[in-house]
Amino acid sequence: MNTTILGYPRIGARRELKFATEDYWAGRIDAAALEEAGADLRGTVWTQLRDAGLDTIPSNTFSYYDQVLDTSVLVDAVPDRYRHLDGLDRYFAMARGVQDVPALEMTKWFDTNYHYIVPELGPGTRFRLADGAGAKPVSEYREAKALGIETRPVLVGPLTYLLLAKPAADAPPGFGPLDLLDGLVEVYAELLERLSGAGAEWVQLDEPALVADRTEEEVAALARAYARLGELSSRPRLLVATYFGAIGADALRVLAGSRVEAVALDFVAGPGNLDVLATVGGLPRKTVVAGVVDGRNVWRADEQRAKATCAALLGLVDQVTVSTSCSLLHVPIDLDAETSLEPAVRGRLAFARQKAEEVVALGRALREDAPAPAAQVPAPAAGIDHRVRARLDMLGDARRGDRAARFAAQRATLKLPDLATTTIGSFPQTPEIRKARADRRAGRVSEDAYVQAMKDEIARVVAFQEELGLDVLVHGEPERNDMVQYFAEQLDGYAATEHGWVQSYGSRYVRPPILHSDVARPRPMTVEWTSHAQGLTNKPVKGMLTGPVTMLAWSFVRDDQPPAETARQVALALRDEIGDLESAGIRIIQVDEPALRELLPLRRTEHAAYLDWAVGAFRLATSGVADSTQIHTHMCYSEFGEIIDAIGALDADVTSVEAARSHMELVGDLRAAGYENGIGPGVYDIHSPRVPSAEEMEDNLRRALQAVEPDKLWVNPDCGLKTRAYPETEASLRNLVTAARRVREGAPS
Ligand code: THG
Ligand code: ZN
Repeated sequence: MNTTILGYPRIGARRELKFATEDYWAGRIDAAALEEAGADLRGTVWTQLRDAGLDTIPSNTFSYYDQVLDTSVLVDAVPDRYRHLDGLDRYFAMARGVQDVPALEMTKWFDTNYHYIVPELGPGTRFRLADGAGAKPVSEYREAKALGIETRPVLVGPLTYLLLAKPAADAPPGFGPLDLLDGLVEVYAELLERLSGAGAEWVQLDEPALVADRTEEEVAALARAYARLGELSSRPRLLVATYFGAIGADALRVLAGSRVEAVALDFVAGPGNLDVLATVGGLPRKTVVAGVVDGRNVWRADEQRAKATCAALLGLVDQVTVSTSCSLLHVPIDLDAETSLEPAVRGRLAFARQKAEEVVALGRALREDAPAPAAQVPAPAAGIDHRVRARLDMLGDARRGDRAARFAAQRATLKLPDLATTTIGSFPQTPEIRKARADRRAGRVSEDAYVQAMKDEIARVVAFQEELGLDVLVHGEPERNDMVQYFAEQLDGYAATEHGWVQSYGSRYVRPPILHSDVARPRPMTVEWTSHAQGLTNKPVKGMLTGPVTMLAWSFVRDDQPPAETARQVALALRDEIGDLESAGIRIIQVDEPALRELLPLRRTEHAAYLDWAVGAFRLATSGVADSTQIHTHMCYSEFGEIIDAIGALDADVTSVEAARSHMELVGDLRAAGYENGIGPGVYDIHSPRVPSAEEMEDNLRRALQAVEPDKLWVNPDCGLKTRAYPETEASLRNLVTAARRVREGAPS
């Protein structure tokens, strides 16, 4: 049986791509040096994959920033505001902006933590193959070939590309990117001909959009696009790749009736694919590229299950190729680079390099019908914590008491003014703070000296907030690296990697912790820092925690039990932490859930079940407190439309949300959806260093007051301040406090 993978990480085992691009941006290296670094990375990957023994190796999975942006440049979908630039400068301007030209928008790639650059298309967009014979997929194919390696160029498919695009700001109301399909498909036709001319035998067209709900019009567009590409006289064979779930039956029927030679299906995220295949009568005369090795998680493959899937497929299709479920872009590169993982955890893991080897071993085993070598050592099992399980069984469903009673009790104890002012939690992470944490990690300073440095910083941040006149203070989180990693490091059941970087966007990477066993909290995690801050002021200090859904979303999570159960274990640990904070005299506790929207399933039919466990976990974490203890939550990075009811169901006493850029409309939307608790619509955008005026924030507050009472309206920035510097933070917060005071005093606007 043949073997392949759908894509591979491009960042380099030592983050070479990050350092090269950042050096280029800073002017430390020139374009030629950056391109040389790119060529080195590509060559290393191709060689490694060939040596691993894969039958077919993907190319064009490299990108200096993002593969969707690459596609925009490839088909010349470049908005006019970037056309005065060219080459890499134009490319990076589209990704990051330059002086007066803002970047294109960035958003999440399906339900992953990877972000792509959103194409901006209008009726005036004229697609063309920008570099003709020198187009990136062609030149990378030739580059691999020159190394003696035959590859399968990977392209974002035309339908998915258009479905991920947004209309340009000046596009007329009736316009949709899909209107541009025929023109785009002609460019793909030209590209396929050029690839064929260069010698490419196969091309992979990624169409993950087919695993989400699709309209009839969209399925018809799919049919039109692939009918045209299929009829080309000189073209490579076509593999249409779907992943992140099960393909829709309508879409599979279209592909079955088309001339494409192969379809990739994800049997990890979409076990339903077997049923869909049976429903449409299989794919006679076609190859199925069977995604049986999980491309998005770090667990070793279950060999028996993978083999059973391939065996079941053989009855439904002409040929099976063993593969990963999706590109390996979403997992760390090499388990061998890790030196400090416990053996029982390591024995369960496979990173990108190991996954390529698993695919090869499975292919060999299926070909020879012999056991794959990996099968001889069974993976260890997850650690079980019976105490955690027993407590969760007893807890069942959890919810807080009557909201009016809570509101009254909190008003009585907290005695806050109308339009209470606060911040989201983090304060600027200065170079000194980062250095103190790095010194601690490297053992250059003692634990005592480190704790003292953090306490001094907290004292400084508390004094700063008192001087500004904020009503609810925070300790500023100097001790935290990342809002998920910080807690993962302190919880049982989690492991951290040293080199397990995964691209989040552009040159920014994350190192998701690995949730491998039952989660338990051996000791309080935040109480010392928060109590220290509370001891320095009479104003309430807000305790800051990361919610269970976000703890799962930004980690690699065990797949041997439903995520709902894992979320309840994390929630129980947080419930204990919240109880300890409350006992220590902390009267306001915020549980952040920025990733609530991110985990929303791609199919509408699965939304309710997800939101049910997500909301249940949050309530389990937060419902153990007295009526007088105020629970806050915070959400960002989201379009809230589809989760607006869930936000209400969380039943936090106060919800702060990113709203500065949507002009407070969210406040009315939340109220219209029946949300009756406190709301803190972000009154300014912290994602830029711009200092908003007090008048501008007053305006936002008056607008919000059309939908919410003054004693339910909170005044805060739209997110944490850790990426900002102190000068703009101080100026902005001064204006924020002024704006709240003026509106409270009823100053005329
Ligand atoms: N934490 C985690 N996941 C996230 C975010 C987060 N996913 C969504 C969003 N926030 C992604 N945003 C970022 C923003 C900045 C960085 C990464 C993801 C970043 N990374 C550093 C870098 O690449 O240089 C490394 C940071 C580190 O040392 O840990 O700046 O907030 N989990
Ligand atoms: Zn935020």
